[in-house]
Amino acid sequence: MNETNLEGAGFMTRAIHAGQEPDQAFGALAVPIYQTSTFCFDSVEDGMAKFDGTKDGYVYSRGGNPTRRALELKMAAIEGGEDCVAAGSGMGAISSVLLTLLAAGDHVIVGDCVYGCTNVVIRDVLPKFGIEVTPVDTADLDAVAAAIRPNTKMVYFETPTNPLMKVTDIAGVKRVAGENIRVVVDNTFAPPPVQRPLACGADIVVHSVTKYLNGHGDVIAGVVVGTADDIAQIRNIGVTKVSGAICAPFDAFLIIRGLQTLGMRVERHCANALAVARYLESVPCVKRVLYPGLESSPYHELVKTQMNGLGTGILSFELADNVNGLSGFEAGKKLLNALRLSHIAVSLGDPASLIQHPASMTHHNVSPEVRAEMGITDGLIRFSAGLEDAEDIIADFKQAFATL
Ligand code: LCS
Repeated sequence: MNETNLEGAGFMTRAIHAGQEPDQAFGALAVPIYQTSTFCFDSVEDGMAKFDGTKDGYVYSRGGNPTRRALELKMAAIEGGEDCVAAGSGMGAISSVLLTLLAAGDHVIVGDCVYGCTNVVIRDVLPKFGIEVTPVDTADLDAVAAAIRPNTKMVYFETPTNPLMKVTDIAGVKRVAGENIRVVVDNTFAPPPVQRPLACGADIVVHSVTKYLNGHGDVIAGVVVGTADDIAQIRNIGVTKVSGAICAPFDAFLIIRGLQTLGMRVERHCANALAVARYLESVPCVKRVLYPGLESSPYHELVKTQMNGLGTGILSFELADNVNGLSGFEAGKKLLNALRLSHIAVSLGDPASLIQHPASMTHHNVSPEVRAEMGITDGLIRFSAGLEDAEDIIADFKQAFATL
C-alpha cells in the first residue's frame, strides 16, 4: 500500500502504513535509521540545487533526515494535517510554534491550566519579547470571546488540561476566534484515535510525543501538525534555526514503531483509567475525582462528541481534608509511598502506571499564586493508567488505601 491509496483508509491502517514504504536500497520493511549528520552531493551542481530548493534531497540532518521524515509523514496522516515537523521534545515543538508565529505587539490567549513548563514559556517568557498574554479558562467560550483584542493572533490550550482534566470545545473556540486567529491545541492527553483537533477546526496541533504517541517511556520528542505553509515556516525558523530542537533518527525510529500500535494502546489506557476513576469514586476518603469519562463529569457530553467516547488515560483526584487525622496532603504522600505496582514518577502514557504530585513535581515551577488561580491544590494527585490489568492496578490502590 502506498501514500496515494491510503485515501479513505481507517485509523489503524494509516497508523501502520503512512510514511512507510519498503526502503529503496534493500527492501527493508522497517524504516532504516539514517544515523548521519550530513549527506554527500554527487557534484557541486547537485549541492547547489539542493541548497536553493530546485532539487529535492537531504543536505544536513538538522534541516531534514529520512528517518525523521517518515515519522513526520505518519504523524500528518494520523492527525489528518497537510504536514508535520518533529522536534526533540514537546517543549521544543511548542517553543518553535510560538517563536515562529508570534511577534512583538501580538496578543495570545492561553488556557489558564497548562503543563508547568508551557506555562513558564507563555506567561513568563513571551512578555519579555513584547507579546501580551491573557490566561483564560478556554472551556468557557464566552470568556474566550471576551478576551479577544484587535491584536490577538493565537489561542493556545490543552484539552484535557494537565492536571485538572478540563475539556474545551475545540470547534467552539475556532468559531469564536474566527479565521484570522490561529487556534493551537496541545493534544498530548487525547491523541488519535481519541481526538483530532484539526477535524474540529483547529489550525495547529502539538504533542509531547514522549507520552502516548511513542508510548513506551523511552523517548523524549514532540511534533507539530498543521497546514503545509505553517509547518514549512515552523520547520525552517523555529525548529531548524531558532531552537535547533530536532528529533534524532533513532528516536524517530522508536516512535514510528510505537505509533503502529497507538490505537490499541490508547483504547486500553482509557479503559483502565475509567475503571480506576470509578473505583476511586467509591473510596470514602476521596473528595473528588477529575476524569472526563465519568458520567458525573461536566465534560461527559464532550467526551462523546469530541473524544470518540474514549476519554483519556489520565485522571486526577484529591483526598479528604482529614483522613484519620492526616491532612489530605499528608495522606496523599502516605498513599503514594504505599503503592507497589504504580511508580511514583512524572510523565504519562507509559506502559506502566505512573502517579505524581503536581504541586511539588510537574507544576512546581508555577508560582503558588498561579497554581491556586489554576485550581491545583496541594492535595491533588495525578494518575496515568498504564496497560496492566485493571484489577491489578485497583488491587494495588486498595492495599495502599488500607494503610491510611
Ligand atoms: N504538553 C503537555 C500537555 C505535557 O504534559 C508536557 C510534558 C509537554 C507538553 C512537554 O513535553 P516534553 O518536552 O516533556 O516532551 N508533561 C510532563 C508531565 O506531565 N510529566 O512530565 C512531563
